[in-house]
Amino acid sequence: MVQHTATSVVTIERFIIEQERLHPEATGELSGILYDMGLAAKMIANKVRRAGLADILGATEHSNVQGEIQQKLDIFANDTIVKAMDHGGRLCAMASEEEPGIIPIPDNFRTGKYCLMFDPLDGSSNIDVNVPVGTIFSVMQKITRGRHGELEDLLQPGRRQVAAGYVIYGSSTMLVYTTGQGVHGFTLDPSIGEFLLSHPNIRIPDEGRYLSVNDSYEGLWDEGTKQLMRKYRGLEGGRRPLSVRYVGSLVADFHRNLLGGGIFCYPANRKAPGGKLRLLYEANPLAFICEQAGGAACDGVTRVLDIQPTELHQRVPLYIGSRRDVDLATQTFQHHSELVGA
Ligand code: AHM
Ligand code: MG
Repeated sequence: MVQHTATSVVTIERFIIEQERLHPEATGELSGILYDMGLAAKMIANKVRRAGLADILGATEHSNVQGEIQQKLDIFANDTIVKAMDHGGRLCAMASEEEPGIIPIPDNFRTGKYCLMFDPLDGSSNIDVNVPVGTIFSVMQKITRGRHGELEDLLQPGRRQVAAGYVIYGSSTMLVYTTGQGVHGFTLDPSIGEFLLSHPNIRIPDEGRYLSVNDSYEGLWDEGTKQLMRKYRGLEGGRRPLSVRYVGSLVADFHRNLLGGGIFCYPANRKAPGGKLRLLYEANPLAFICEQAGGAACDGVTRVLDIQPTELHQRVPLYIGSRRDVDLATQTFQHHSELVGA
């Protein structure tokens, strides 16, 4: 990695170019995808910042000649990403949490060797109460031979991702990404409209401070999950208790734990036996980032990045964060399955 001092101002463009130069074989296509995602993020950030004004402005617009209908923000985010990405000649297919099937590249545009998967506005139900939301994305390389990407290209295990990132629209807007050479965070400077390198080479502490879980589902958890949560809380097993922090917006919960150490859990429960979160749009990209930062991610048994996806909108239980906290999940579930098997 090119070293920068804390005082040098490094835009995301400069950083990506410098990273690319370290790889003479790079064609620049991946860098192009990252720039374009940065642009889409700025457009979404701009809209999210004005979300609280929607009703006032909407009412004014209503009496206007245009009579523009206020679009739901997650649909806006989805369309913004599709339009920012479909014409660059770098992608052969896209898939979004907001759309049922593959999003093809229109015939009048060139296609490339990468596929993009994304959750355009995660946690969007939080928008109305001014809680941070985020965009999550994942890039895979195409494996089929045709011009357009196919389902097979999208349904590859997460360990084959070539890039992944998220944008958090919080008190400031940040873009955090990895291409497999560490995790780097950029903060949007709104006065110049640029993402500036603010968090080079992020490392997650081995053991966390925070536990993020929605424990209103406790009555629906199995015994293994209940015991694991007691361990995290220091009620069993003699561990130092973790502090509970749950925003209910995955990107915000993950981001806090990535910087401060901790674990985010969305366990399977009786009503959601596969968990809630999506493997391709949420778990895989964050698992790649987390591992690159020195952390881990599993579904309770299997490393997330080793799961073979079978459908685009597949769900997965998720335990992600500091390595030792994730290990405790695997050990606890293994112990329970041995007891049940015995
Ligand atoms: P969404 O993709 O419909 O926004 O749902 C995902 C969100 C995550 O951001 C968050 O971690 C989770 O749902 C919260 O779910 P719950 O309210 O069941 O705790
Ligand atoms: Mg989501």
